[in-house]
Amino acid sequence: MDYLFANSELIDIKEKVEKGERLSKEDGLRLYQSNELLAIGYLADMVNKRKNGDRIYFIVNRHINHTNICENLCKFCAFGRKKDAPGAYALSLDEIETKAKECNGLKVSEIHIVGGLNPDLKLDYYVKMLQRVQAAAPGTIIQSLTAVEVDYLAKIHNMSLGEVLQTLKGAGLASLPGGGAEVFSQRVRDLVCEKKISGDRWLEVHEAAHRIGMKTNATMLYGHVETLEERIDHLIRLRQLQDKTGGFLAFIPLAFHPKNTALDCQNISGTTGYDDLKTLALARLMLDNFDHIKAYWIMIGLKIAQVSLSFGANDLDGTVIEEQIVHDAGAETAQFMAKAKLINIIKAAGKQPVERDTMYNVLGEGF
Ligand code: V47
Repeated sequence: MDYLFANSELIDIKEKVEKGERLSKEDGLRLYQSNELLAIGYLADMVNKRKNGDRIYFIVNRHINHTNICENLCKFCAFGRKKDAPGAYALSLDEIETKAKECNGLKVSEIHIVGGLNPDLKLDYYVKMLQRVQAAAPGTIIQSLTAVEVDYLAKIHNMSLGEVLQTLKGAGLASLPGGGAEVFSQRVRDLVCEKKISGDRWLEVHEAAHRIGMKTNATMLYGHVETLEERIDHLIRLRQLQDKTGGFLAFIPLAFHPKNTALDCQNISGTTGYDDLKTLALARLMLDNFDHIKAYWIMIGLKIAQVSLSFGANDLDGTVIEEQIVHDAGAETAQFMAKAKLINIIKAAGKQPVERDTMYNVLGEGF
């Protein structure tokens, strides 16, 4: 691989990565500004191989989006609607239970449930939802409620984050997904999600979850109005919290899809494959204290997701089964991927597929 770095402007960063030294904000920015994609991918792959060898995780999971009624109505979102708008819905607990029961035959290990900020759904709805899902699909792990939803419940019930999280945990919540992080910069939030909680509050909710022993994920929604510096700043703030708590399981970059959103204009056209690969590689390089970087094929497409397994990603998420949020915003991917197909895709990239649960316990390998 020496030819990649023969005339490279990244030689000093390569030396740091080889020595296992932490990359600075300036390093991250230089990597993002560089067009040496293969060199960046090589470095991310080196770090990934050090951590995971050729093992690539996947999960048999099911997403449920229980309501699209939302008080925030972020500009980047095509999913959320006002209560009386066409297509607005809130699933009943019976409907959610039916979807959970379907998981038994499919050997699903994780049910991922997120939705909008619906003022009609109070804490008791979520407690019953978690209890009924757990009873309907015993043995599955429930990853549900973004930090934004947790904060909303705390506000409408005048409870602390710790109280809300303990109540949800008692009802069966095992882990928080990474949604709602967007980009932490307040400049960006003022432009695209002015009603949403701040980046600091998002981090506070995750810290509160980590404090009660609940592992969580982290995301970054990229490809809209944010600058490269704001992306790097986002990653560094996640890295700082991970240094403090060690509570994050995985980081998942989310590629912005503009269709049907208030940001659907000519100069925001959706991310490119080049940016998707660079962003996954940058995440692997900057988040040195995260064990797992997830490629979410639903958002970046199966082909880029497969190639990303050589650019730092070590997890291909997942069977999914049903997804509304990014399909409302024009995603052209399928909503379901059979386990056998995920295995084939991982093997065709020269890697070893490893089935995991939410906590990265190994459920199967040697496929
Ligand atoms: O919170 C909203 C984002 C998130 C759009 O934790 C959009 O393992 C792209 O968080 N284009 C929901 N993205 C999805 C999510 C997630 C997905 C997979 C795995 C995990 C995990 C988490 O999607 C939202 C928001 O950040 N989003 N609108 C859009 N138009």
